[in-house]
Amino acid sequence: MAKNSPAKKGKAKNTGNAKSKSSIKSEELLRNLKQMLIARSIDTKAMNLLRQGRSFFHIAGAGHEAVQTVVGNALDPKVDWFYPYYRDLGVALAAGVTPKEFFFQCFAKTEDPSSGGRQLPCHWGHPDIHIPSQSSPTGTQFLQAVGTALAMKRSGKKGVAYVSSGEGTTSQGEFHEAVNWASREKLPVLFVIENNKYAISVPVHMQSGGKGNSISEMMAGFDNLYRKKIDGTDYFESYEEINKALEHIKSGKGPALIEAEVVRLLSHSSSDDQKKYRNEKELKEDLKNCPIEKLAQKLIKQGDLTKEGYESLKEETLNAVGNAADEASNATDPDPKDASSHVFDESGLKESFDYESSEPDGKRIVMVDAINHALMEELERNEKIYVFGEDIADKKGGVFTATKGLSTKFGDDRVFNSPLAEASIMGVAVGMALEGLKPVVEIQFGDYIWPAFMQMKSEVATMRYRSNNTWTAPVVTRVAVGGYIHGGLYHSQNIESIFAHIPGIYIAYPSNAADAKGLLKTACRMNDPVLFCEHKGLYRQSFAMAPEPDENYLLPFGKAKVVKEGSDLTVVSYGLSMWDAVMSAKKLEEEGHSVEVIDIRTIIPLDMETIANSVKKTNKVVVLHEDTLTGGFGGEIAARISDECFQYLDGPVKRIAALDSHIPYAPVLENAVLPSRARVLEGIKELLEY
Ligand SMILES: Cc1ncc(C[n+]2csc(CCOP(=O)(O)OP(=O)(O)O)c2C)c(N)n1
Repeated sequence: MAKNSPAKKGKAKNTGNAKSKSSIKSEELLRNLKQMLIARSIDTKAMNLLRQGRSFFHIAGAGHEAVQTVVGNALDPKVDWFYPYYRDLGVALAAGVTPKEFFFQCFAKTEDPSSGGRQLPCHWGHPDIHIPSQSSPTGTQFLQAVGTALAMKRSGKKGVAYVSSGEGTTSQGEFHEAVNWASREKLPVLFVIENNKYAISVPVHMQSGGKGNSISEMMAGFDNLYRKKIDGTDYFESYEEINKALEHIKSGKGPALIEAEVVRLLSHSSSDDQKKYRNEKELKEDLKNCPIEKLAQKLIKQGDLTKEGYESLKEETLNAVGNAADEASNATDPDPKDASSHVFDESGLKESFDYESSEPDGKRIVMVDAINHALMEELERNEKIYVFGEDIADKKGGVFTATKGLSTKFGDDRVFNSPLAEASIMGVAVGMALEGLKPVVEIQFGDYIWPAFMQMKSEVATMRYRSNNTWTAPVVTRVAVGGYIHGGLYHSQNIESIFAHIPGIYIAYPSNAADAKGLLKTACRMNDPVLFCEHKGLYRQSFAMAPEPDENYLLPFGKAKVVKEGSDLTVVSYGLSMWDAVMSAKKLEEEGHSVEVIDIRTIIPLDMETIANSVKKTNKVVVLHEDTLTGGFGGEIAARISDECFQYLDGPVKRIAALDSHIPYAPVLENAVLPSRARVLEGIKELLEY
């Protein structure tokens, strides 16, 4: 069992010389056979526990053990990184996850190092052995591995990022994006595709466009990519070929892709029954390729093992695994009072910042320059910050020039153009963050954030929670949003309400240059993911100009600003719309009405205290935003006001927003859809007269 304990982590490995099968010592072979048997015994035990109703889910690795054990042993968990997929039990064990730790996961115990009982079993993660928390969406792991490899390369560290999946998952676009990025930059990534011929029930010939249904053939054409299709049930072939692939990677020539043909000896998962879609003949045929039997028979034949020795090894591992399960079953169950902890950083870091309370007094600047200066100062201050996105490097410096001069000043290693692929930007950012860097990325237009949405919703937002506060992905995502710039349909949308619904991401939406600088600098220093919405119509707008704050100016998230005081009615708003509220309030003042305007500045967290205090004073409230009405964030604000301030209201909580429509191009049409100043004025008046 010592081989499977984290204690082996210090073992010298990974020498970089390709190893041939003849060089494997018999003790190593026996040790690895035992490791494969442990994996198989865990599958057997886990399925028994399910039948007994003592656990709920398992994904077996049976049939994949040879290549998995080879990979797990070929890498060094102190130096290399693992992005294993759910079927990678053999990799996890060889890397250092113990059988007992597996059963902590199986029984959803607090001691489970992957998630403390928050995720399904077989979603690997281990703080001590470079296995970042793995999620369920197939394919998101690929770009993260690329990000980690990039982070290692940029930080001058040695190491390989291993990432795997089944052949079905290679149909996902992110797989292709990952191979593209890794090949282009010659990154140290080992892609292992475990081809068991089925993705749940879909056979490989209905899945892949690769020549001869081969994933490795499908990827022909990428420069620098070492490719090899191997028999992953053959321990010796796996050993030789994985080591050759590692030699290619470590020589700096680029990534490697190994397609390992394996057999799926059990159903896709404990919730599946493969007998429904695979015939008996085929299943029997697979059994002939059982990697454990193949290695054992070879060892018996060459005299390294006796038949009796093999039988007692099987019994020994089954017993050891049974004991591990028994011990783990007595561990602690998670406490329900912790069920919603660790959605955000609770370390007190952001509360410890020295926030500025006085007004800035520098030279007046436009918002886009304030953003540029915030990035400049934070890049200077923290060498872990990396800035990338589409067209952001000089000479262009971003399509709105927000990043102008940054790559010239800080170099192309720290500020660089990404491929034109938003999922790549976000997935790579996650992998870099997991390795310890601080990515501050740009999504050129909010309208194009959706390819990155899977990474944002399922990875960035969940990383801290799902790993029980072990792993974090505090990526800052700057994004240009909003209309009124003649950009319909696809350069005009507002996106904040969709992201506001996702626990785990803070959202800022500044209305002016000073707030933009203060909030962005805070975002760069917090240890949480932030979506930073920048309204394009405010970038160079004179009314959004402000005196520039100095380099120490930090604004807290969750602190609204009373932009104009009043006593008859409150308008709660943010972004460009906030200025419509201010201008309407000024106009109404001429008519004798006193209107208070609140700029919430951050959507998440929402400063309800400032809103409630104002509503208690004015007793009437309009919620105004540029986004569409139905499901807009205004609905949330209105609901919270009626919940918390109902007894203070002298009228309905009124919402003013865009029509429930897409944003058309023609100015007359766009003005009809988005809230016009006339409509804002009319809406406020209506409530004043209520
Ligand atoms: C994005 C996404 N779509 C669908 C699923 C449901 N799902 C889980 S595993 C799986 C099949 C994966 O097959 P393959 O990559 O060949 O790996 P295998 O399970 O065969 O080892 C599917 C469809 C998912 N988890 N994520």
